[in-house]
Amino acid sequence: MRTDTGQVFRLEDYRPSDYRITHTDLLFRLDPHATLVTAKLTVERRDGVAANAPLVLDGDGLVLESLGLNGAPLAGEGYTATPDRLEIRAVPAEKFFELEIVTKVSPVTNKALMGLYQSKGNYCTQCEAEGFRRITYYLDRPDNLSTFQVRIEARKAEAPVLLSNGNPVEHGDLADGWHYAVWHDPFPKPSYLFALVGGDLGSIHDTFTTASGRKVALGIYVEHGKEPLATYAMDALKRSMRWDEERFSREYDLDVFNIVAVSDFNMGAMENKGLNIFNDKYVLADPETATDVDYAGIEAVIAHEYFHNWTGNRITCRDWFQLCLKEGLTVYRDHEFSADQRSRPVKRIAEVRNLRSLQFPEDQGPLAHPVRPRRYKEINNFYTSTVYEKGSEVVRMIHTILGPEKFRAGMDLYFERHDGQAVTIEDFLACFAEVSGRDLTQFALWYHQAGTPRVTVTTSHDPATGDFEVNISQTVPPTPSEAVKKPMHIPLAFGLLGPNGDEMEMGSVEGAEVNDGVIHLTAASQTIRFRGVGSRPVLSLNRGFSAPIVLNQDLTKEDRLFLARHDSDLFNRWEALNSLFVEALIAAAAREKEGKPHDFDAALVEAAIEIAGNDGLEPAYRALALSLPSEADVAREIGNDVDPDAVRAARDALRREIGGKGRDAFRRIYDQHADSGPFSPDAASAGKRSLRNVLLDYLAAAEAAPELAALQFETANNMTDRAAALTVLAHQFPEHEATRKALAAFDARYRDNGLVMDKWFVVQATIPGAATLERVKSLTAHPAFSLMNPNRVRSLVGAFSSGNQTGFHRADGAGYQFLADIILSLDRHNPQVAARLATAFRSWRSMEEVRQLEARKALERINAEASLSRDVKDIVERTLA
Ligand code: 0A1
Ligand code: ZN
Repeated sequence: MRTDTGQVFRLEDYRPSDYRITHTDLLFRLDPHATLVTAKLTVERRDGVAANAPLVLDGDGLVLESLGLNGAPLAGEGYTATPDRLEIRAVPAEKFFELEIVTKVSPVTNKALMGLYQSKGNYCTQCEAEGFRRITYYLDRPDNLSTFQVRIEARKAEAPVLLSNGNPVEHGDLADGWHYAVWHDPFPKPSYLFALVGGDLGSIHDTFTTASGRKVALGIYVEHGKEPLATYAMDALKRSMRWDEERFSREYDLDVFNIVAVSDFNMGAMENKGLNIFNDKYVLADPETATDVDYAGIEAVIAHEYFHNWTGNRITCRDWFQLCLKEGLTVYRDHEFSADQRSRPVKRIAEVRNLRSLQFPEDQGPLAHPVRPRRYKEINNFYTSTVYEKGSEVVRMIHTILGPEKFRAGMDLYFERHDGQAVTIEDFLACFAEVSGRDLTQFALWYHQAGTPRVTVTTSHDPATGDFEVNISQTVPPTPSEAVKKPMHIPLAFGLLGPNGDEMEMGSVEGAEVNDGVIHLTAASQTIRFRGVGSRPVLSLNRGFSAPIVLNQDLTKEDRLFLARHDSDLFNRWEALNSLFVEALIAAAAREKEGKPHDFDAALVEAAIEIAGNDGLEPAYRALALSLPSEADVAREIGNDVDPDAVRAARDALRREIGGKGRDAFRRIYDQHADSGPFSPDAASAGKRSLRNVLLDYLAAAEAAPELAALQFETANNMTDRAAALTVLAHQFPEHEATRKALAAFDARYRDNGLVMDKWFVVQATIPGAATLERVKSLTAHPAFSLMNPNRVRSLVGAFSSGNQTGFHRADGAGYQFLADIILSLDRHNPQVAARLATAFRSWRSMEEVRQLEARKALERINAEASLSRDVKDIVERTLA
């Protein structure tokens, strides 16, 4: 394990390495305890580097077996090898030389799931970000691009399937029941994209013919017996390949494209060249075991990894500070893909909800960092929603500022100019600046400055002159190590709504650049005057969430209700209603604390009921509009001195109020939208299910009875409806007999299916209330739970700590202490997942005083552990700072 050395990596310290590895020839002899890895590296000294400059290679916990140089063994005095570093001083005078390194690794004991490890007896690798150095000594940095030839030898019975990057070259039998396969990847790539798989796996196959006629063999490898569960993933893959050709003219470039699903994986999936390795959660689905959300997740992650082939693999990052170069851009691309495959407004609302619930708290807390960080201690802690999701929002803003044609021209230039290179954000931005003639210097602050900008807007209308004045100001709050911020270039898509709800015409505009429906805010404060506006308009601002900001606008309740009914921008229509819900819940939580009645506004309740029955809107959209802000959403908006119990009481009360008033209408709609015919995971059918399931939640609250949910649980013919019913039962009636029965039935039916049991763990871990902690503790002893499997850990402990406000933030601190215990024991074998769990503490300072004290105690207890990993140490130190 890598413990903290105090070392900090800084962007300004980047410099190219003295040597390059141009070709990498690997031989693996697979064995669970003692896999031999022979690496033959073609090394080139860069021009201008002194002939006696030592070659320094990265390692991580390695055991060196032997070392050779240009075909001869290297004498001991010519080098120094430690587990973490190989320094070769006896470097030959020629520009090119061959280095042969033999290491021995133990896949079966590798529980960190980085480097070469075993999952259910199958060999697989994970090399991003710095896992390759756990396999052999190497220039394990993204700017070293090398071609790879890989020969894998294995016992045929143990691993009949042998896969690596690139195209297959040959395979055959060896003596003693062994066999081999050779793979060649002609595209130079950094080591983080290396992959190998060896195992006894089932597979499904298909083909894809690219626009220019290349026939690609597609394969998805899964556990035997699970092959039928991979057909949706295959379909999503083919749709992704076609979409990238149509939207960005990007074709696939090898003869084969393989995906392997493994059940022990730290993240979602990995884009290794030609051999994507996936968490099985993002491959396996059928109606019996997967929800609509799972199907959508599979489609998105398959697309994401596939799109990396161009944005990440063909063009990669110069260094890890540039992570958003590939991640933000690829998330933007997968969002666009899903928007095209499904409903664009529904997708956008879901993205923004996700951004607000994950990225906003990060950006507003102790772990805030720029989209392109300038320093890190542990790079694995920077696979964050700021790098990914805010990174995607920044690319979306480039699209908004430049318009679709210039954006596409910029992307074309990027692909053409940088193919085969390892580049920076500056290189990326220069392409858009060049094709548009726009100076993007100020815009680039989105990459450099952390924190969510706050934009405040006031308006006034003069009926006599027809002037409509909009005052807009912006501030970016201070974040760790960045106290003073500069004004940003914020693109605000907008419209003016007239009294009848129609879009108003406007005359001239002054005070800001305004074009194509976008106000470009660039100064700390600006006054914009629209001329020729006859009557007072309602300003619909930041349409489609064109900028990832917190917007404070002087809209009245009536204005918001008006927008919720009439805005042609469906995002802002949702936003208007959602902001009214948030306001109502904040006020009700305050009244709850004072022991006063909640007092909800009848017009708001009416608006919600009206939306449920509005057939002019698609069901998925109505479902989103009716989903009340989460307790965490409300807590975030309150900002400080949060009492989660009061928030929960307020939210329950509003649900009861809407459910009670809408009961008859909701029941009618619930019945009308019942599934008829066979299950289909398409977006329209999924939308109907989601509307129905939101209504079920209201109906159960209105009736204060579990019968309808229990009936749905028993009669459901798909996992979406079954899991939704189980959630309503467990969350609203945790102690009821009907819930006990349903939980037991689910357990009996799916006990052997870890992925399905994850849903069962999540449902129980997120039951509101202090009592849930005991339930979670006892579930850690359930046979389906394992601290070794990241999915199980996330679904029980992760869901509890980041999705259960009243449980985790118990006033007595027992929730915090439980998480500390889990982190400390997990850290011994899987620091990456332990560190991610620790981010649940990031908003501890916004809690009320008693809870703050308790959270600090738990954090300090973790911090005091002597042998903490670098990963956990880094998170805990920053959280406490
Ligand atoms: N590049 C992957 C994410 C990823 C990062 C690190 C990993 O190591 C455990 C695994 C995957 C992606 O963006 O999909
Ligand atoms: Zn990615």
